[in-house]
Amino acid sequence: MTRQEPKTVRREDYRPPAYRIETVELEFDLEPETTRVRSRLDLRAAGAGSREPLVLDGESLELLSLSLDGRKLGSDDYALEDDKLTIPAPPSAFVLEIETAIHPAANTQLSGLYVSNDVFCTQCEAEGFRRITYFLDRPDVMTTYRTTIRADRRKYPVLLSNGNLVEEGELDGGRHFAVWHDPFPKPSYLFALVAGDLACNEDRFTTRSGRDVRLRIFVEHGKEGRTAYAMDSLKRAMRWDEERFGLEYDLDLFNIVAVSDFNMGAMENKSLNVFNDKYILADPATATDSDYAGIETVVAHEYFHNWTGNRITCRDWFQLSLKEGLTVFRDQEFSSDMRSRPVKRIQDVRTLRAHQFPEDAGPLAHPVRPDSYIEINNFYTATVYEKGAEVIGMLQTVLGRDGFREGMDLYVERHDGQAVTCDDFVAAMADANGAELEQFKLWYSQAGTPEVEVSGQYDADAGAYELTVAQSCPPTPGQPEKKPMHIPLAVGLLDGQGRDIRLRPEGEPESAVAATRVLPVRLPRQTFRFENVPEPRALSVNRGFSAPVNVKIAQSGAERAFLMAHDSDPFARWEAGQQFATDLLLRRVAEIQRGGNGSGATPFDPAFTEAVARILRDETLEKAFAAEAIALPGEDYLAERMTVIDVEAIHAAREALRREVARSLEGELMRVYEANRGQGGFSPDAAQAGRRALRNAVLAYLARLADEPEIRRLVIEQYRGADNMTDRMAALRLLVDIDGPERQEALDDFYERFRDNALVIDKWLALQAVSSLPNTLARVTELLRHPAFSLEKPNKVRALIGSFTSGNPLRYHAADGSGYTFHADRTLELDPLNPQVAARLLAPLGRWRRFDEGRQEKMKAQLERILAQPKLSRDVYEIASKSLG
Ligand code: 7MF
Ligand code: ZN
Repeated sequence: MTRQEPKTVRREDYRPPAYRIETVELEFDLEPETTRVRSRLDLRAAGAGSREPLVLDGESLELLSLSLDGRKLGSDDYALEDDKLTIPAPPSAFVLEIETAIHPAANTQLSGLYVSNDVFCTQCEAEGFRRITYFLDRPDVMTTYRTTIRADRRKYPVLLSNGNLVEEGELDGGRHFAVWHDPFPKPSYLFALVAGDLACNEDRFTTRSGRDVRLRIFVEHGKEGRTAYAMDSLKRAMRWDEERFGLEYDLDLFNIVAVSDFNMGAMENKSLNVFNDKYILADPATATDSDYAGIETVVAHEYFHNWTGNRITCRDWFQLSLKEGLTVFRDQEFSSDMRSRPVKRIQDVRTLRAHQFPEDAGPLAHPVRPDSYIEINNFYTATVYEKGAEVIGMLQTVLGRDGFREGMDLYVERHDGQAVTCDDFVAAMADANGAELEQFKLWYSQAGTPEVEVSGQYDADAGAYELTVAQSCPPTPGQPEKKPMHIPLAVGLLDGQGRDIRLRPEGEPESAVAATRVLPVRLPRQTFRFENVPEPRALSVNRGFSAPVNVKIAQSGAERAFLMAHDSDPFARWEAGQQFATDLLLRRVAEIQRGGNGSGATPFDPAFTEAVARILRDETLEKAFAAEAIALPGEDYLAERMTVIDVEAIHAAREALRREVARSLEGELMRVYEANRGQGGFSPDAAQAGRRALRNAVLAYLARLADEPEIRRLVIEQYRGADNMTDRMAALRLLVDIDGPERQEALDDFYERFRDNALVIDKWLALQAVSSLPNTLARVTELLRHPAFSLEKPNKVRALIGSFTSGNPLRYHAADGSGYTFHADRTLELDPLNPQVAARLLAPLGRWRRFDEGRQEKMKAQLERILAQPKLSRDVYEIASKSLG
């Protein structure tokens, strides 16, 4: 907790550290109430010139003793403040020994060293190490760690830290110890320690060059049977990184620990990854297909950090996307190779549009490489991660896969063992390819989602097609004017039969002809001309979502239906359907707002229903793709497309179109539902998951006819008869929106079946929080007092509170403001316990500018109420104050 006006940290103020740490030795005497930490730092002044004071970071520490080169320091020899320890004039090389006391069991922030279900564990990224001991807690201070852990042998038989185990043994009083040494220099944010009574799943992996690596996944006893998929994912990720990037694992040991209380998804600590157990544990009865996919992605992500993050790390936290954007890109590529590439791309774009686009259009918009922050934990954002990954993906599009690989090789060769910047990464890409990327670098410094307006014109006499592209980028906080960006825009033209027209740009040789052309859009307005073109039927823009932009293009429903049916690029086929549906839905929203209740409204264009029917009948399509292609755009995406958001009209319009499609295609939908029943024997593989996805997407349509008893029966039967969590959850998701006795029966049944499995109970909480029924807030409020809920467990908070505030726009934005009051109440309760999680949930309140006046006032009033709280954390203060603007 800090004062009301915390300091802003600026990127331009970066200075290299005044001291280096040659080595560090740590000793932990673990006790839940009070743990003693001894640290021995071998320090050296970095510059040759005038001596500077040594300023160590520290937070919530009790200093027990301090000595320099063996001499005990008195309180006159140093200055102790809230967040730092200063030694005014130390020698140029010296040894500092520090003894501190910390209180792991009382650490509800889950940053630094804390206890979760009787397991000691650490979370040090970004600035948690300073909550363990005084240190130069910044990523450009890299050193080697030797860590001794002492603890009660019976309660904590497993003692882990980074690197190699060098010694272990017995101590007096029922205690034991272990000594770990990590040979690779690392910043403090990658330090980890775990101690507890844990079970383990052990396996091996032989690297390409023959290193035999011992792999272990540690979990609470009784959960080891649910670690098989995570282990398999890890081995596949290790192999994939060797094949795709030539990157091998570098130690003989790789440990993963899964804990139930964790602020985020997982953490890439060197050779000791720590996970939220939600991203490790899975079996068919308790995990959905998307849980399996999440495990595969997150296990790979953390493993990939070993090179992109650990061996090569960030110079300062403004460079966070250097490791995160790149590692998300790598995990996305991995998952694309494991499953369906187009389906993965569609899902990634859905998330980008649901989280990053709104962030980029709101009061918290910031560049991929931010210029300032108050609390760094608030900058682990969709922009840094997901837009950052899009920027890396565009580099690969511009340079080609081989050129990108050359760039990666040079990046690793140049910077292994260093703490570097986003500019260093781009320089390696440019140098390896002889490419010019200066304009491209604006993607790192300019916030906001560019808008690209496209229009095409065919000159029949000349047989030429002209494409005019205009780009602009809306103003964002601190950036009123934007420069034109380098946008790689993939386009194609379809002929009357739906085939690609081969395109050759004016002035380029015949060898440059291709079906898809990536246009190097660089000017505010630019025309591209193609010669020898037969008359096109439709234009396909931003194929594969080659750039994270909003495309504006005038296209008729007929053109969109044509692209939906024929585009050779599967992403563009999906996108055509989304834009077609969006046009219809936004038109209906406008009609509802003009006074109609929708029932007397103009009927929806039947061409859309026909297009859905065509997808349902097309046996050549991947089932997972078909499921995506028939799913309507989400309420959040539609909201983003409105000037003044009307959550009720959006919900009503979307329900109406779903009902319309369901009514017209009931027979067809039933046929597909029956044809995709399970075939006995569950597997989480992409093929089976695809069948389930399509069948459940179809059921979601059919459920709109729930006034028919046989449809209600269908949903209930799926709930009861399911042999896997995907089907059971899908049915329950539909039932929570249907008022009637079946609803509560199913929810009670689900609770009783899974009451001993915390991760499944999270699903139970989340489903109730996203229900569209009018009493949802009352139910959510009741659930706060349910024994399954706890404000001290981030997974519970996200499941119940987070699902309501960011997954239920209809009820969260209730006109009476009750959702906002609820949100502010929970924020103020949670902030003293866990400010990181409280701040991360706050974004929806900041979107007030996009709503009608009545809601605006109510949302602002709650933000003001939060800010009036005298003991606010920096985390919540930053989000709330920036949200008010
Ligand atoms: C896949 O990035 C994608 C993103 C920081 C914590 C994990 O490895 C991480 C950590 C946050 C938000 C998202 C992710 C992570 C964190 C994440 C995980 C898997 N360095 Br905060
Ligand atoms: Zn990461």
